[in-house]
Amino acid sequence: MFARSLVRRVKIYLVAPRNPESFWTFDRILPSLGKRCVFPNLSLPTVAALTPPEHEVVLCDENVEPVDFDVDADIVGITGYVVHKRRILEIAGEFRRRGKLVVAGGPFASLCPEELRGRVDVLFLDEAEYTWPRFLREYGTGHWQPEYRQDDKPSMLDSPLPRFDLLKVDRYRTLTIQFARGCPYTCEFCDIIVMYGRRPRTKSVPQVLAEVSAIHRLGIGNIFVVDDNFIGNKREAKALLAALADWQRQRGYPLEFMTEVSLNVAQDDELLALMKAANFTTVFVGIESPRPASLAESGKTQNMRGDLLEAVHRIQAAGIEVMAGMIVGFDSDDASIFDEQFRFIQDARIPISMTGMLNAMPRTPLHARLKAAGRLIAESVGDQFVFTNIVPRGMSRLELYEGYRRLLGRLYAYRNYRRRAMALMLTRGRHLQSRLLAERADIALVGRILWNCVLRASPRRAWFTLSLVAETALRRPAALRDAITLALMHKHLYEYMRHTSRRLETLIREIRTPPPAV
Ligand code: B12
Ligand code: SF4
Repeated sequence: MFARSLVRRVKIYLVAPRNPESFWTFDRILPSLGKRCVFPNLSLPTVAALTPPEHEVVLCDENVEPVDFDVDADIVGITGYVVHKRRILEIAGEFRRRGKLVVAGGPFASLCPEELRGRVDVLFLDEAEYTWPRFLREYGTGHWQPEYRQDDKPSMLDSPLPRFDLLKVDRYRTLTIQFARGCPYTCEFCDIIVMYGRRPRTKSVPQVLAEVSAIHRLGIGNIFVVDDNFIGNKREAKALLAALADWQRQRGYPLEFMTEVSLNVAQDDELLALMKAANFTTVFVGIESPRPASLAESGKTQNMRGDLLEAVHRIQAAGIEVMAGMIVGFDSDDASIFDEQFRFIQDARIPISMTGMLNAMPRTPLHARLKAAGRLIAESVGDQFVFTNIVPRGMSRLELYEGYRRLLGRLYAYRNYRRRAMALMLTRGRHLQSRLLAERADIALVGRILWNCVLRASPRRAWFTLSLVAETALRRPAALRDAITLALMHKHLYEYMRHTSRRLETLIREIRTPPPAV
């Protein structure tokens, strides 16, 4: 009792920097969604939950509110990815000028600590379940370290229920939870296994159910399970899915889940059935390439065990939409890869494919190999859509950028996207819940979509939206909700791709006519 009263109350301000526009930020449709941001960054509510209750924590996600540089805080903590580098440094600099103690953690700090040393006061490398509470204890004594590194991976059983209550939840479309960290595979380009390890570590079923219930109580209906690979440990994943299916059944299926999985999910009927039963409606899968030599070269052997198209179609037949991660620029890719990728994505009926150029992230085996071969021209900017830091082998840099720019243009052209979307909706297995206009909020949403994608849109956009919805209504009315969602997503993806294409054109011009040597 006496010792407790001696503990100084520390005021902590945790900041997630503004996202630069990317494939996933969906900036261009946020007004239609009536939201400021699609997903909150889970690291902030997690670090807040790791903070002993005697301290005060305020969260600031710059994507939904401005940073308060005059905040009354003892410690300012910043999170972020490589894409946030510039903004992290700006925010850190501004707070340090104001005399605050600035600490940083998250994927950028973990992967590129040298870029932050000297620019923040305390650095957290890797997961912070044990190091953040330790720092706060040491801060209380006045003797803390400039750097905290977590070498042994923490048990997920020690990861607390994130403080979702500190988020401005109504400003997001979807909330995020995490069941597992780590992935058992060894893809050469992957920084996930560098940061989170190869042994999948999972939370317990009661932990996850408590998180799901907390989000449900906040009135949110969509949850993204942000695992590196949700099925890294299949046994644990199945146990969780069975419990989630019960939870959903008892409450009338109030939640829709999406997550990230490896393609071998398609080989396990029980797993697919359980995912469907728990109402997982979308999975993101790193397929990377239809070319076996490119998969073999990058160690993506788990994608070489059967027919790729068949695997994708099996997942879709279970009622689950597949979003894909695809990569061009492997050593085995020559200039014909762009057509091959295009045909595959069309045939696979994958409307949303995050197709990017191969990048070598720091500390990955790919980075080491290409560095040794003198084939790295810079460090990665963290966004595979706009730049690659590697010198390709099977084609020139010019061919890579030009072929890639054309591929993006083809993929998101109205006609091609429409074909994929329609093919998916006509063949996808039934959802567990294909509710249309289930709530009053859905009606308002449809009204906003109508306004932004039809009434106030170009004739082409209006026709695209109306014809996709009308054809679905005629041929598969149960998929009407998917049609509206896919039409809306196309607006962001199409506009983002045109913007990206212009950025790529500038790079292409620079490669064609390099600036004169001085
Ligand atoms: C969910 C997710 C997304 C979601 C949601 C993003 C969001 N708003 O959070 C979406 C789909 C939008 C997304 C998009 C992108 N993502 Co993403 N994403 C993830 C994923 C799968 C999970 C992130 C997460 O929530 N983790 C859970 C939290 C709890 O873990 P954590 O952040 O590591 O936090 C722990 C520690 O790091 C530490 N910590 C974190 N912050 C802080 C701060 C302080 C002060 C302290 C003390 C400690 C601390 O404490 C936590 C507990 O241990 C990761 C993979 C991964 N495992 O990290 C990729 C990942 C972060 N994404 C990545 C990338 C490249 C992107 C995109 C650029 C892709 C693209 N080209 O469009 C975009 C960028 C979008 C943007 N501008 O925000 C990369 C980042 C690479 C890097 N090293 O920077 C990752 C690592 C995946 C990868 N290897 O490709 N992403
Ligand atoms: S399957 Fe995905 S997360 Fe796992 S090692 Fe490969 S790229 Fe990384």
